[in-house]
Amino acid sequence: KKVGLLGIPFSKGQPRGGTEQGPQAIREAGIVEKLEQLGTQVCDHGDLTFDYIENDTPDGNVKNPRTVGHANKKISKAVSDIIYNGQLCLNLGGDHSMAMGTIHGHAQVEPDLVVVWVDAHADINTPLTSPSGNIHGMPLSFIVKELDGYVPTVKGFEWVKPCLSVKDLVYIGLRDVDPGERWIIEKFGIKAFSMQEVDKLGIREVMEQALKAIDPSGTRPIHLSFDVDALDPTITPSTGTPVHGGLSFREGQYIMEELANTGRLNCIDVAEVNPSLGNKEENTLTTETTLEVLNKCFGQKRGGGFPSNYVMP
Ligand code: DIR
Ligand code: MN
Ligand code: MN
Ligand code: MN
Repeated sequence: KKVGLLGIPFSKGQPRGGTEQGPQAIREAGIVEKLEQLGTQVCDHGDLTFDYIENDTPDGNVKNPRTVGHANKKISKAVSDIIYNGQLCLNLGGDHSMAMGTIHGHAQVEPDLVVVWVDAHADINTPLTSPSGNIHGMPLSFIVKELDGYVPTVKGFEWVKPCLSVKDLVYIGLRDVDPGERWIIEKFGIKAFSMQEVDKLGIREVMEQALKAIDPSGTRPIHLSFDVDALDPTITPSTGTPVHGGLSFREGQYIMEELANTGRLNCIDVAEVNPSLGNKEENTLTTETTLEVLNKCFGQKRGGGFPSNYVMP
């Protein structure tokens, strides 16, 4: 499948500048070349541009609501266009608020999609449970159907229609979950493999159970939303909310290998790479780790491989 690459240089879903440089940093690390080496055709749709709305005062607790709301409307449209054209949409963020738009856009074309959320955080605070007011900690609450009655109207988000059921969502890598988020996970029985479950079960069993939970028949389009802070901050240091005790390089690779094996990855977000938070060395480590893990989504094999037209010399 052809990959449609979309840059989402956006940072207003959280307070630190710099995630708007994520797409450029990942491009410069050689994402397009890597994918082409793997035999994947890449159609680069460039970077989206966003309007910054003046006097974007908080709506209740929610920061930059109009700017983030309008940006996500644009993101949703761009993603649905790419997926409508039959490409695997690869979204380079950008802070994780963008996933509201990417999943919404994906769902417009593939209403049967399931979501694998790989993150240290659950990003399912409602505007009322959020301790920070940062929308990158809330994207799922706006699109999850069962939370409709818990999410107040917020300026800039009038266009969002919930499009994802809790039973079609699974978490991997959690280790910093707020009380309201934990309540939601328990109340609705959302499948969540925190780092404790990763330790207890091992990543092999986690992936088997995760895929079985959301897609027992093995037929549904998969949306991977990958926050690089899911990985341990020793390997992805340049990110806004690092939490110790994260997924190892190998666990990250294994997750992506198993997702690639399904053959049904249809949309991938890479979020929260922030080159303004690290020195040169940390930034290089962050982007190289991200690429090396992401590669696996596109069939790169640790055990090696050769093209189908390979001729033994
Ligand atoms: C926290 C942090 N749960 C919040 N969330 C982050 O502000 O809602 N998400 N860092 O990626
Ligand atoms: Mn996170
Ligand atoms: Mn936190
Ligand atoms: Mn996140």
